Amino acid sequence: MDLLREFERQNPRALARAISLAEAGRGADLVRALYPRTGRAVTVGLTGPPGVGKSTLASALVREARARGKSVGVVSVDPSSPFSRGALLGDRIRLAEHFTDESVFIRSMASRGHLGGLAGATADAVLLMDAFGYDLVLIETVGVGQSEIAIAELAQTTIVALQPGSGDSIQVLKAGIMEIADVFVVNKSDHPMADQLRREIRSMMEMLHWTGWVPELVSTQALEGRGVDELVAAIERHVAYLNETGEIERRRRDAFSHQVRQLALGRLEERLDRALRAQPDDELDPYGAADRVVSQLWGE
Ligand SMILES: Nc1nc2c(ncn2[C@@H]2O[C@H](COP(=O)(O)OP(=O)(O)O)[C@@H](O)[C@H]2O)c(=O)[nH]1
Ligand SMILES: [Mg+2]
Repeated sequence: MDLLREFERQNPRALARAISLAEAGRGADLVRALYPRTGRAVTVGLTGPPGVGKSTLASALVREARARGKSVGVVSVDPSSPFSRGALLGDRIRLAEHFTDESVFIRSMASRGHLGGLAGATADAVLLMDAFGYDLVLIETVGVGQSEIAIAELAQTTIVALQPGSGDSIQVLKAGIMEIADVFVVNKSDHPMADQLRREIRSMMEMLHWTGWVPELVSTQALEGRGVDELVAAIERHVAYLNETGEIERRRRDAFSHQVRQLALGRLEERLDRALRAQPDDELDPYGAADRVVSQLWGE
């Protein structure tokens, strides 16, 4: 298959192949060729602890976008592989109703340890879906540690989903998630503890000084689709804010330099690893050894 030609012919199998190549760390040529076509999709990140209903929300958002005639690409990322088989299966089940829709493309990614890491492959997948022509690209990722920061670099709008009565959700709140959330979602909002979680989010927000966009707080019951229209409205307000203030350009530049930084770091790390393996096994102290390897590599 002439991948690029099939991609240009809007063959979804070509997109799937392209993403597989990116996952294997071999996406560079394709991304180079297709990069000029990127920048049109609205990219929305959906993060939060396992089980809060991210995939169910993603499915509801896809339904809503389709009702408005928009095509959608979905990337589900689970960095915690190999423990994530269940999670990825869950993602696929939750999104199953959209599998036969030709205007929806769904991709799960759980591999890691390849060149550039999972974050690099995810960034490529988003670019490829954008270039393919999807109006909306949704990125679902489990919010553990650094992954939610990475998603905030990729997406124009970041949704942080939490659920009532869960210690995980409170932990996420305390772990500095405020800086990346454009919209908070309290899902499973029929739960008796939902009010408490909403209060908690509000009081965390009051402790910070906001300039510009203040994160919105939306309550949903993703299973029944309740509150999803409010969520879509909040996303639209945020996208409008980004466009009106020109911040969209800043986010694009940030996403770009973030990806460049990741790629460059990956290459530098490889060179460093090679140089370290070639070091003589002498009794140099760690500072001296670091000076030596750095000056060998960069002449400093
Ligand atoms: N009661 C209730 N359950 C929900 C709601 N949304 C999702 N769930 C359930 O929560 C579980 C985890 O959902 P999932 O979307 O896979 O969560 P994810 O791990 O964050 O992607 C599933 O059993 C869903 O059916 C909701 O609004 N109310
Ligand atoms: Mg999920």
